[in-house]
Amino acid sequence: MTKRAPFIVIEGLDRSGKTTQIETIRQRIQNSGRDVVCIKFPDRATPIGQMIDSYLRSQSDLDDHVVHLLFSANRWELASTIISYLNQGKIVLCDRYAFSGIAFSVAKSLPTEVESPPSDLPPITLPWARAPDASLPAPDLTLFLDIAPQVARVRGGYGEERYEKEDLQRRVRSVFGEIGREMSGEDRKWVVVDAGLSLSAVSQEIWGYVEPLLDGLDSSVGRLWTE
Ligand code: Z5A
Ligand code: MG
Repeated sequence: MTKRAPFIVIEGLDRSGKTTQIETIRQRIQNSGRDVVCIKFPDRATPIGQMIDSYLRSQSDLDDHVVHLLFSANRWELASTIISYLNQGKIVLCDRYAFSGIAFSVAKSLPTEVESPPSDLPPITLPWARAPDASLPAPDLTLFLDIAPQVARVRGGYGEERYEKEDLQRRVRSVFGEIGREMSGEDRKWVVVDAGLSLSAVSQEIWGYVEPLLDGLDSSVGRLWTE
């Protein structure tokens, strides 16, 4: 049986270096003579991605539950493409995935220092947030780039988009911590990388996790949160 390629996800807070590291890994994989494709969520090019883009740039307002489902739908738009790349032997590197979806949506429902107006709708919990992403293609490896928001902020400052605020990033980090505790197991499919180190130290550590997967896997593509 021919092997399929691995599905590798990079997660992390804003400015943790995800896009920079994806590019470095892409080059190293390409130099090793293998096929590699990079994807990124949100994919702002699709019709749903355009709605998300408008929301993130504060050009439209949507209820938190609605925007959560749009982010998930945006992943489902690409789900069969991801599986087909992997089965064709193309390594998929993915910049943010379902874990960002959960972390940001749950973080928005956590209590803040400034009291927010009461809502008629229930807060977003981890199980509620996970549900629409269940059965999506499961990553073979998720690298979580961990960085303190105050260190990330120094890297050129946060931008102007809706979520680019230090207080929210702190809450997002705590939810990512919870997701990490749930995901970490013997199988080493979720690993935490100290993204506060130098660019080369971070990429060296990442390569140590990526390289053993490059020759492909015998198993078929897994499904998120189905067990
Ligand atoms: N979101 C969501 O709510 N729900 C979902 O389901 C999904 C996403 C998928 C848009 O994301 C928002 O969507 C995001 C989460 C939410 N909101 N926030 N915040 P995006 O992907 O469009 O934006 P982003 O990836 O978070 O931001 P970013 O600025 O692209 O961050 P990055 O990719 O991690 O960082 P970078 O561009 O690689 O590096 C930033 C700078 O730091 C740059 O100048 C680098 O040269 C520098 N850098 C990187 N690494 C280092 C090291 N090691 N040392 C020193 N300097 C470094
Ligand atoms: Mg980025």
